[in-house]
Amino acid sequence: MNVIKEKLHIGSSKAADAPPAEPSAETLDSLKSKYAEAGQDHVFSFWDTLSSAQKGELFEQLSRFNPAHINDITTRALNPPKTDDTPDTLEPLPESATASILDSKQEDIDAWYASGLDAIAANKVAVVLMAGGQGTRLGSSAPKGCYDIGLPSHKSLFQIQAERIRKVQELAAKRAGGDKAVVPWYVMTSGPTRGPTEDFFAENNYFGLEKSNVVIFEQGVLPCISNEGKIILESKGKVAVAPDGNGGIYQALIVSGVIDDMRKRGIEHIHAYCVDNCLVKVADPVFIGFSASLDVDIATKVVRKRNATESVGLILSKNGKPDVVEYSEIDKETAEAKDPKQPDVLKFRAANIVNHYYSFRFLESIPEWAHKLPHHVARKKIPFADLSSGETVKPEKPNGIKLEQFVFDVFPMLSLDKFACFEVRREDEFSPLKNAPNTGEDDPQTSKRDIMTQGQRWAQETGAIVVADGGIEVSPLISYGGEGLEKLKGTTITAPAVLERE
Ligand code: UD2
Repeated sequence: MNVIKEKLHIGSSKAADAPPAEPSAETLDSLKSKYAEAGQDHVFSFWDTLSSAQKGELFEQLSRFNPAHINDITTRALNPPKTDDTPDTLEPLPESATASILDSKQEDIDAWYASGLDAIAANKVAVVLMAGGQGTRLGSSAPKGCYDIGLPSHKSLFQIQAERIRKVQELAAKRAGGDKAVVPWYVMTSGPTRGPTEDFFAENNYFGLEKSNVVIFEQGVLPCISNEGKIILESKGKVAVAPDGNGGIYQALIVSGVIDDMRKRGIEHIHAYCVDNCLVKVADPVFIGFSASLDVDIATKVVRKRNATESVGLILSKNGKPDVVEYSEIDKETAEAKDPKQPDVLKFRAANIVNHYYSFRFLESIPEWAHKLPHHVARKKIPFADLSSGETVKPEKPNGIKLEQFVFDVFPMLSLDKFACFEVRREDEFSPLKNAPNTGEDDPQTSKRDIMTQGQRWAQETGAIVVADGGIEVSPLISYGGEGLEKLKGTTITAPAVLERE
């Protein structure tokens, strides 16, 4: 495990690497000619002004990119290849590929829950957390998982999610009559979030999880590109880079050795999810059981779209294949289209919530298709080094693009029989933290409200009497999804309250 441990930095912070050495003249020349052939040799404009250490840093950064490939993905991203002139056929997913917890029989839900717990008890379930996003809209510089949404317990999103893993491990072990179930937690970070995330986990002692079952790995980055198609220098000795999107997860799972680690552990089912959803059911046994029962390669949870303008991707059938149209790329007509049978309901209402199931066998096939994933363009204001003075300039308006891959762009590679969509209740499973405090929607206040309201609902459903307002925070260590609260029956609880394990 040492090699993997070294690559994966399991449970330890990244070893401090020695600063890269200045390249020899010939290795520098061969890199320069590669960049010159791609018309990107302006990145060496300040080479002679750099110190030896700066030359080492810039050389190492430039060596990690293939300039011709960067040109290729930039061209394709800016001019997506049109297969032919016929317009795309967009339809809601067929009934055969969708299920909903809202109208599933309780016996089916119970069966999925039981088989999901059995898979967890057999150590066949792993979790991958996408936590490489930079949370710009939230206005916090720390990784989103560190965020305190203001609960009475002041638990961070990472802690809430870690405690849900601990609880589901306990529920699975108890049902199996065994002593221990392990759900390894693979946390994908990006350059800006890796260090702070590793430190946060170490400072909090992995929130009570075994260190060896928490694996922090890093996704790739891509250079930022100017409107003229040139790689942007952020300063004299550094290329401006950005994480390669949550679709970078696939490459990262392979390169970081996570797939090898999963194989060693005998993992068969993977739950991948978005860090900023405080209601996320991590390693949800119902979802695992449902997906395994259909033997699909990918399943995705959806909630009913709130309104035509909600910033969520839409799961649908595009030219007969499962697909997602992202909110940043959807046209108004499609977003506002009404269901022909129900005129006051949106036609496209299956909102993507970055909550996916993968079969391990499908993730093993990543090397066959990861390079086919398209790149999307985000036009941004990117600080750049003025090519004459070398001073970093902060532009007033978007001066370039960031290239990113979307995790759901793999969906069209599947036939509909290997794909399933599972609708769940928004109030039980989706409350994203996207916006700065007091925005009024998808912000820390709505996250806190939804957790406190859920806990109160669970308590009342169990037969507790709740007086006053403010809701109840129920620790995940007490209840994963509202179960195990029988002791509350007949008691009176004054809200706001916290139910925490002693
Ligand atoms: C995401 C979904 C959108 C909808 C919405 C719901 C994608 C591409 N879009 O939009 O369809 O489901 O969430 O909340 O999934 N991340 C990384 N690395 C990156 C970029 C993002 O790990 O380079 C993670 C990020 O930490 C988060 C998740 O991916 O956990 C979603 O990223 P986001 O919040 O930036 O995506 P958003 O809200 O634009």
